[in-house]
Amino acid sequence: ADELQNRFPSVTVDSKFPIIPYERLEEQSILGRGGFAYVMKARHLDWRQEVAVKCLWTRQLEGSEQEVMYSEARKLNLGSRSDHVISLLGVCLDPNFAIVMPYMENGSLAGLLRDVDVPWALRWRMAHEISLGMTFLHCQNPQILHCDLKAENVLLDGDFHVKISDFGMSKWKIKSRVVTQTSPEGSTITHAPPEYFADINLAPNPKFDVYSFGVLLWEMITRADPYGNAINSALIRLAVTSGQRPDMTLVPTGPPDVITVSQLMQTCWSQNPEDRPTFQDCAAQLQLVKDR
Ligand code: ACK
Repeated sequence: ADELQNRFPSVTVDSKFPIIPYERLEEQSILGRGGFAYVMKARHLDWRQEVAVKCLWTRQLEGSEQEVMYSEARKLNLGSRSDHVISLLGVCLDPNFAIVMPYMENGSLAGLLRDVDVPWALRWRMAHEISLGMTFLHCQNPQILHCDLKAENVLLDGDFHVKISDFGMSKWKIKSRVVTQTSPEGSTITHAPPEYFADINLAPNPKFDVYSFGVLLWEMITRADPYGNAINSALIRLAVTSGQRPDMTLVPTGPPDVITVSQLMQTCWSQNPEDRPTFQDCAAQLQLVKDR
């Protein structure tokens, strides 16, 4: 804890993370690159286990980036208590702060949908598991809002079970006050709800994630990119604000249960946040579909 506190003078260190010496990790390959971090596949030499390590590009952390990274680690630490949220194995402190998590053999749901025609029964099981993971996050006290739920941020283990990941945009919410200073500005535009475009200072709330889940269901049903033909983000904003949504003509009607799930999808992306269900409602409905 002292080592952590030295590393994060601007935040209150109140959690116990296992600290993993970086030299016990054997670097293997780069899995992905992001704004201020990249994800690397590595092997833990003592545990003989493959891990994924989220590392910062720069050694010197800005105050706000420090907070983002540290609070991501705290949320992942909680994730260990849900089957459907990625867990934290530990953190590295040197040479850079890094987050170590289990390696997910089947990569992201976005990658899977791109490469494989996933069976419908498996799609519904995944959708159900996502709603269970999101229920877990929204039921934490303080509540955790993901604010960047999309197929890319859903990881799949060796048996294609779901782990929600990437809490880089996520927020803690205490009553009506959102705790971290970061606004949802970095959230993915295709998955952000209309009320967010209308008021950029709007405190994120759970209905933000439910809207994103609607778009994610569309991604799972169509295997396409939402607004794939829009030329720029300003047009997407305008379209979503005026009530347009991803293309319904790409939703097939033949396969079993697509009609039921696409009705749920449409309530999730309702214009009025109050008309959107909770993740508990979604989980209950998807459980019925999954068990049919
Ligand atoms: O689709 P992907 O292969 O799965 O590309 C992205 C990339 O890193 C950027 O996020 C992959 N990734 C992230 N975390 C993990 C993890 N724990 N296990 C395996 N792959 C991961 C993700």
